[in-house]
This record gives sequence, structure tokens and C-alpha cells, in this order.
Amino acid sequence: SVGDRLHLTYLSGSKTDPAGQDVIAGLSCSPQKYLPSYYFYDAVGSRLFEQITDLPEYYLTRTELALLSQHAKEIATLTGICELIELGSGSDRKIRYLLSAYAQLQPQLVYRPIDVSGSMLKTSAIALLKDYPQLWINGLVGTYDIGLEHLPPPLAPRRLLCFLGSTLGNLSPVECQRFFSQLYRVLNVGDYLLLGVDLVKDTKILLAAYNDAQGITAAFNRNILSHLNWRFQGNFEPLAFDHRAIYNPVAQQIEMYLDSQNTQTVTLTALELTCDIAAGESILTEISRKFWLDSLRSDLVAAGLTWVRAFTDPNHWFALCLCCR
Ligand code: AVJ
Repeated sequence: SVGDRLHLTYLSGSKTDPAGQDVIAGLSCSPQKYLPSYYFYDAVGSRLFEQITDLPEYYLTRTELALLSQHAKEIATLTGICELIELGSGSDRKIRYLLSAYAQLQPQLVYRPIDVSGSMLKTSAIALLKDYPQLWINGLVGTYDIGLEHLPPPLAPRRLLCFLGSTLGNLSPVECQRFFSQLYRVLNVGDYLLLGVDLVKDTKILLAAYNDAQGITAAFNRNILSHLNWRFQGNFEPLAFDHRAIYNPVAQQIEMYLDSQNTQTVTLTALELTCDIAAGESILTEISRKFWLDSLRSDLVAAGLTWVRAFTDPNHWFALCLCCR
């Protein structure tokens, strides 16, 4: 039955690294307060993000899905039999293309999604198990770095680690370098990495994608505060913040902020944190870097990974990069 083929492990804050320390660090940071972007993805935030992926302005998901539908078979042929790992799995739409391709190569498929949103992970897993009778799912609920440290030895000859949706763009260059080193360490020689990345393009197109006409991105941005309110007994007033997304051409990244309309003192009781926010002060909630394929390639190679090939759309808006450990 479906239940026999599903196993979920919850990895959350430990004694040495209690949950929420990163929130304290970010809200205490001066001059620019920030919040770790993974706090967007509670159940409500994950649903809002799904709505974003359907927006006419948000070309990223649509373009990546098209690339996956076109090239999944070729990717599976290049790697051969694999176990699939996915960081930030979110909805199951993307992985379906890969699962279908790999299902043709092998009688049994192991899929290990890693996501901070347990509700999303569970719903997607159940839907997948119904459609793929040869599939076994071992999900990890937690952040990427903790999830990667808990990967069991593969049951297949090798693994394909998928990091899609340009979530890599949420990492600063330094964090990105550390992430690649972690991959180099936790992957075995012969394992593969499939990276989905958003590419540098016309600023107007980028700005529209993060300032949609319906205001879904604004709601998604504010929801990070609602999440902190319930998670850590806080009293943020999400509606007293304005959504702002700009493109920083020097860092080649979209930056999303929440601008406070008034002076407020915010308390997060469960974290024993009180912080003052001035009128007009901003909280940085996300960076979304845009990549040049050549420099991404040299960063991966510098980390010891081998470049196999990249697939891009005719506009060169998005790329899927296949690498080998
Ligand atoms: C899921 C991190 C790739 O950066 O485009 C969408 C999140 N933020 N709209 C992105 C997001 C605002 C998204 N990632």
C-alpha cells in the first residue's frame, strides 16, 4: 500500500542549535535587519508560492518545467540508474518528469525529498506514491544543510541530487561556495547534481516577476512575519509592512524587503527577543541571485565538481545544469 512505501523523518532544531537562533541573529543585525528565506515556507507560504509559480509574470517555473519535460529522458540516459534526492521539493510537479524518465530505466525508484514544509512534503509524497507503484519515498523535513548531513548510503549505484527552481539563488556567494563544498563532501564519486538556475536577463522582466500585478508576491513576503508570529509567539503586524522588490545590478540579484510603515516594538516571546523597528526601516527577506552560466560553471569546477552539460530554453532565461561528483 501507499503507506508502506512512505517514510518521513523530522529533523529540527537541536540542543546545540535550537530553532530560531537564525531569526535572533537576523533581527539583531545592524544596519540591515534580515530574515532567513526558508521561513517563507510554512503551510500558507508554500501555498502562496505555488500560486506565484502560476503567475503570468513568474516565468521561472514554467520555463524550468518545459526544460524538464524536454530533457528528463536524456538526463536519465546520461546518469543511468539512480536514487533521486531533491532539496526544497515543494510541489511534486517538477520531479514527476524525472521520476517518469527514471521509471523506464529501473524497476524500483527511491526518492528522498528534503523540505522545511512538512505538510507540503507529505501531500506531494502521497500523490506521487499513488501514481508510481515502483516508488519508495524517504522524506526528510528540515533545512538543506541538516538534511544533507542525514543522507543514508544510497540503495542504488549512484544518486542524482536535484536542486531546482533556482533556490540556489537564495544563497549569497559565500554561502553558495560553502554549499558546493558540502555537496562535494556528502556526495560519492559518480553521484550527479542537477541544478536549476535563473539566468541574468533584462531587468524589466526580472522586476515584473517579483512585483506581480495581483500582489501574490507581496502576500508571500508578508507571510514570513505571520509565520514567525505563530511559530515563536510574536506580535509583528504584517499589514504594517510594504513589499518592495528591487534588482541590484552589481550583485546581480533581486532583493526583497519588508518596509515598516511605522515605529514598532516587536516581541517574539518564545525566543525571548524584543526588537525596535523604526518607521521606514526595512527587513531583507530574500535575495534571489541571477546567474551567468560561465561563472556558475567555474564555481562548480572550483569546488571539485565536474560539469557534464547544461540545457537552456531558446530565450536563455533559465538553465538546468548537470554535474558529476
Ligand atoms: C523559490 C527561491 C526560487 O527566488 O524566485 C518567488 C522564491 N520569491 N517570488 C525565487 C520567490 C519571490 C523563489 N525561489
